[in-house]
Amino acid sequence: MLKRFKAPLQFCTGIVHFFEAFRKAKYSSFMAASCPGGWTVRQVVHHVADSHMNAYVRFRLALTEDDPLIKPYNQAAWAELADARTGPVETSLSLIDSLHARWVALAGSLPDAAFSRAFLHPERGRVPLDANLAMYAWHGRHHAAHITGLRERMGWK
Ligand code: NI
Repeated sequence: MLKRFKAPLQFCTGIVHFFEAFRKAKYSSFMAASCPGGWTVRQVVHHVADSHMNAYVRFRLALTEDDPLIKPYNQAAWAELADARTGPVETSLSLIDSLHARWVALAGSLPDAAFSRAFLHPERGRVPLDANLAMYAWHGRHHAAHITGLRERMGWK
């Protein structure tokens, strides 16, 4: 039972931090500032949307097929497409919010055994859903920390 509820909870926490980091920022200069790794804040927000959309599809594939082989994508190239470089972050923030509402509802509806289902990643091998959820909870917190840290370093309170 613990396992069943723990993963979605961790996942939500990462996202709350992500939004919190954004709301307190000064908008235009902050969106263009560079995060660790070289992306702007804007690109990082769009990257989280791109990344979690892929993850959500993989999650559903693993629930409805047996060990499906999933398709990696070039996340660096995705971050250089025009909408990711220049598009308003509000579109991705609302997308992330809606996507996570569905993802958390889905994860909360599953029996414990479902979290042992997995997909096959061509490079990482078999990835179970519980490990996958924990990884994306971390991923949200990871990028939120980049944004929060940048805000503090630049004195943008
Ligand atoms: Ni990332």
